[in-house]
Amino acid sequence: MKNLLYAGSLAALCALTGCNDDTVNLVRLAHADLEAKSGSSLIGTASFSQISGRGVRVYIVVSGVAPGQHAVHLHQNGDCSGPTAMNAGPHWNPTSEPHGRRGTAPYHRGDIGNITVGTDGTGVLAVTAEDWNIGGSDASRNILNKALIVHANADDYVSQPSGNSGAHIGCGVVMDQ
Ligand SMILES: [Cu+2]
Ligand SMILES: [Zn+2]
Repeated sequence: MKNLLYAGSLAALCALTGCNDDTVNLVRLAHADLEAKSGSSLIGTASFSQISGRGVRVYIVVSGVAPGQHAVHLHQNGDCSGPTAMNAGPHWNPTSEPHGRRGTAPYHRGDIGNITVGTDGTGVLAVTAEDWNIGGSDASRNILNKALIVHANADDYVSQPSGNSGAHIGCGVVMDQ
């Protein structure tokens, strides 16, 4: 019940969004604390919030990163071990589609986009993924225990299988709350 943060507003939210099999997860939170990889100085976090019927909103904040664009994806294994986080495996792709740009089919369910880092080394990215949920019974939508990876280079949204985005400079496992 800890995830029903606004239980008092349940009826109102159901009226807005409709209540379905995710109603028990009407409002649910998750996070990933990013650790530096591949010799980077990255510090960062990702915060996920789900509202039933509206998918998941993710806010990603990084610092200590080279200015420019950096690809961000969910990779299939919640495993950030090792100096380069290669155990995270390929992009999360439960629908067996090619890599691409979120919102412009086809794309991997783990494809998020590029985060723009300024000259001060910080960047923020906010994305809503309507095809995700947090802790739901459908494994093809549940983002818990996936690895959020920040890359050394930009995602070109075209190259297979991962947008030619280079080394893993940050990694964090998506965890409940
Ligand atoms: Cu990636
Ligand atoms: Zn991809």
